[in-house]
Amino acid sequence: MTNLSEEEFLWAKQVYFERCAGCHGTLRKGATGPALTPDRTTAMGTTALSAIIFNGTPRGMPDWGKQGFFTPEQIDILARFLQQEPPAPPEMSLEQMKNSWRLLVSPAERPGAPATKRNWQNYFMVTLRDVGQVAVIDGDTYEVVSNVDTGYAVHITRMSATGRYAYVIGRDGKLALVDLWMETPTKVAEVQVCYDARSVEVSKYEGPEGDFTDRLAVVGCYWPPHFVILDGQTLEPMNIISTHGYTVDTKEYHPEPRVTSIVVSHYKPEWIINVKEIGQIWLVNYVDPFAPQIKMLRAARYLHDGGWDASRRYFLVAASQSNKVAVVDALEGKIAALVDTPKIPHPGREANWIDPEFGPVWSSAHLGDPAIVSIGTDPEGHAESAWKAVRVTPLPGAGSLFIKTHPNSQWIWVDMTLKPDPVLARTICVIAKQQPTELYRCWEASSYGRAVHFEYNAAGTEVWVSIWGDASKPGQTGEIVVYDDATLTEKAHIPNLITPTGKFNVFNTVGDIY
Ligand code: DHE
Repeated sequence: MTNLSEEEFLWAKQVYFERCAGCHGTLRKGATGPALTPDRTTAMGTTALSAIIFNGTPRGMPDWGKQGFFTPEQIDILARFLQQEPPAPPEMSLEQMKNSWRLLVSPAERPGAPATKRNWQNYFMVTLRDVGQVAVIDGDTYEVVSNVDTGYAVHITRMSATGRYAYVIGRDGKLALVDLWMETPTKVAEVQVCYDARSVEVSKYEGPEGDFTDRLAVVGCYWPPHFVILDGQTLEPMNIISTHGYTVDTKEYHPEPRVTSIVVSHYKPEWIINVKEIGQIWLVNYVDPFAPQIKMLRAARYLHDGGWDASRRYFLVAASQSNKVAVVDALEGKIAALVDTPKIPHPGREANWIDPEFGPVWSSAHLGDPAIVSIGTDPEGHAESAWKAVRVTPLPGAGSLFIKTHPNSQWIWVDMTLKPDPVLARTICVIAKQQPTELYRCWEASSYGRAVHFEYNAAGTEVWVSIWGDASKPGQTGEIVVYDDATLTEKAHIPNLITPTGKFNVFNTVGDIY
């Protein structure tokens, strides 16, 4: 029986949006996770679907039942919901966006120079996932300088070109602008530009075509499938560009091509925007935000996250379903290569370092494979290694989400956050750059929760790791562990944070240092 009462349907619809749509798609056509359309789900039936929701899968589906997120009765409702036609979500107009827009402190009322004595360029913006906030933490003193209310389950924060402004995007498409020059960093504007979002980026170009420093922002949406260009000082929405289109390989229409990672070019007034389901990478020139020029590059499905190589000329992005990494030459404006990798690359912004054998490489973690894979990134100096997966360093388990290093560090750090084994999920490992064939050391970063995501301080001497706890368990809600990078020893704890996940250091985020 797959019928649902109205109350059950509304509950399941909201839970699907919050927990499932990110991987399976709002229209359930599949992406990181498989399609969940009725032609597939009715053949599986309520019992099989319930078992998967309860136990998870080795491919990365969380064990929602075992973890205690849902009772067997709630899982039964979800399994029945999945066998019904997906409800069609609404679109969003510019007028609707403008109605949600609040300019809380106008640019004229903001400080003309830093009003704080703190070293604001070493602030960390820390996502407090389950309370809809970011904590602004002083990287010199480890004090929480302010907690700012933002959108729901914040995903990432990016800084303006000067670093003065932080742009925080929630999963609910709410963008918050925080002024870090204020004595207490404060939200100065907010707006909702979609119902489901993951990415935000800024304009950084200054040159013959104009000065775009701290001028524009762009938000990439999952639903509706579009990106929105906004005034970077006020967040007034300016233009919406739909990403509906045709898949790169079979040229089929896709109703939900979601915008995943966005980065800003260091050479041109251009954003690199990844359109996941259709496998296209769009180079968007932002000189005229009302009539942007767009060059659509052919890459591979499904584009997810990525980052720059050390020279900042090449952008490398995971095409998860194709088990490839696409390389964009941002200077020439073309695809330089499609590199074959193991299952489901998930690099974050990844790690750039010099391999003793292969020269400059970019390394990625993998959700589906217990390994770090390094790709050569120096076509001029090391042509034989360029755009090839030249090195595989094994890990004790799959389920890695993030990897990080710093040009001054001798280490590469990696997590295994999504490993179903709770001990490995809170274990972190380091690889020595001089001996990259094997792991140097692994250890448990905490006695509870999952260890997730690394960020360096501005000097590149400390590494911050989040312990992603449970908001309902006092004493185990989460914390940050700060390590001395040279000795790998614990230096500090920033306790009692509610579900910290991503962390973004102002200086490193502005300079794309990783
Ligand atoms: Fe993320 C980056 C999408 C789940 C923490 N995540 C990204 C980016 C995308 C993305 C597109 C790249 C943004 C950019 O660079 O412009 N993430 C998704 C999903 O679709 C997915 C798989 C499922 C979902 O429902 O959202 C997902 N992500 C998670 C999490 O569960 C994490 C661990 C915690 C959370 O926020 O709920 C998480 N994602 C992060 C972080 C980054 C990120 C910390 C930025 C990494 C960096 O260093 O740049």
